[in-house]
Amino acid sequence: MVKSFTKSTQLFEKSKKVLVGGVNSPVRAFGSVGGTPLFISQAKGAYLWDEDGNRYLDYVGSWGPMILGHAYPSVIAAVQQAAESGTSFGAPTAREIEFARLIQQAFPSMEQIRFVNSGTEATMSAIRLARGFTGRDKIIKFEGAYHGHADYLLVKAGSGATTLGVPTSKGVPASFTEHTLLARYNDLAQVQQLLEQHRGEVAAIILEPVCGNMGLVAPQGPFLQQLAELAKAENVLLIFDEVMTGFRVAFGGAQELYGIRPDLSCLGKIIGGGLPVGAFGGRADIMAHLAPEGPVYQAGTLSGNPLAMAAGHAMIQALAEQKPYSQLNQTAKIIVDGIRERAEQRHIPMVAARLGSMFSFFFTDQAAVTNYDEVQQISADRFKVFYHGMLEQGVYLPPSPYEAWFLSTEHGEAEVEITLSAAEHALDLVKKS
Ligand code: HOZ
Repeated sequence: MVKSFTKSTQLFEKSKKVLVGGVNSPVRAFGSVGGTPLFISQAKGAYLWDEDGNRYLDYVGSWGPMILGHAYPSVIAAVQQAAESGTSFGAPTAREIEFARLIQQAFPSMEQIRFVNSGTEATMSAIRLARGFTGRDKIIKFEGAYHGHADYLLVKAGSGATTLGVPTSKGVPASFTEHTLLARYNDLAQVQQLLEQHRGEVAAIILEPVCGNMGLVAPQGPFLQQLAELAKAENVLLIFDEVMTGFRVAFGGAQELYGIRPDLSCLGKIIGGGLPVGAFGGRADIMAHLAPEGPVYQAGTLSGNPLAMAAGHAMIQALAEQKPYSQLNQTAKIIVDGIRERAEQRHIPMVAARLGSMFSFFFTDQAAVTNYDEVQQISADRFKVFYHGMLEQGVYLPPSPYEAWFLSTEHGEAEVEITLSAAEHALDLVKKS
């Protein structure tokens, strides 16, 4: 059945008159895939409904947090209950302590924690803290990594920035990025070289241990372990940005999976169960430099907000009880292998990348995609055709070739079937294009 997008189209036009580009976050505008962004009216489990009443199987999952699917009952109940008691106090609450302790069970490296309101806030605060603690200014980040939209991090940034073709944003004075050093992901020698060139000047290395913001790009071999050893040997702090991987690739995130204890970790939307939240934390001696204990300032009225704490606590508690990771990984494997096989049958060159329940498909004839240079060689045109083929079949994907797909526990056998049959249709279209 041909879908009607009449209401979404009307809403997009209306929206553009009042919201910049008709959206509040750029990738949502469908700029890189073309067409009209869907205006969503509701979601439940693995599905979304748009304003035209079309139903979609969702692989965006609010960009990661919906591990248990949309509108998870205990999360909704916790938010409702918390709201009855007041939505914000700007004062400490018992909930924050309970939630921080729950997070610590998964992330023992976070000896002390500070809640904030987004992943962007978490990474910029962690970097400020690293600079304050070490007394050094420079940081190393990886090309194609996205750590939120702080000025000095918008250099060769992935995600929306790459999608829009502005990985290095206008409006950022050159002097603001002079302390940002760039390395190629999965290239230890380059990091080593930067550390030698700038010995005694680098405060921290920040990375997505598993990149999810240039599509899914996993660490190769012992890259992460060697990077951690190098950081330690060079006395440079290691910051894991686990905004996407935390509670996703394992309960304890990538640090549990790879057995690494970073000095600082950043968490984001995933710990809000769908509400706006973030957190950073790490070694107690470093965290002690943060206000009010130390001289590194950071603050926020809505930090530790009762609704976000309640939602996050309910979701992480459910994850702790259910431990859905092997089920998620198994389902993800079936989907990724299934789509890869279908592309092979059609002789469509594609790299299917997966780690746990995060995955991406790169239309490319390269044998593998391991860094940003390789990501930039993929065919965005083929993705576009694939994207709309999937959408026609009722499967909603991240509207960019540079984002990861996220699975939920609500994606069962029926959803795998829907996905693979939609992929057959979409790949046929790619073949013809
Ligand atoms: N590029 C963002 C995720 N990596 C998109 C966020 C959004 O539009 O909500």
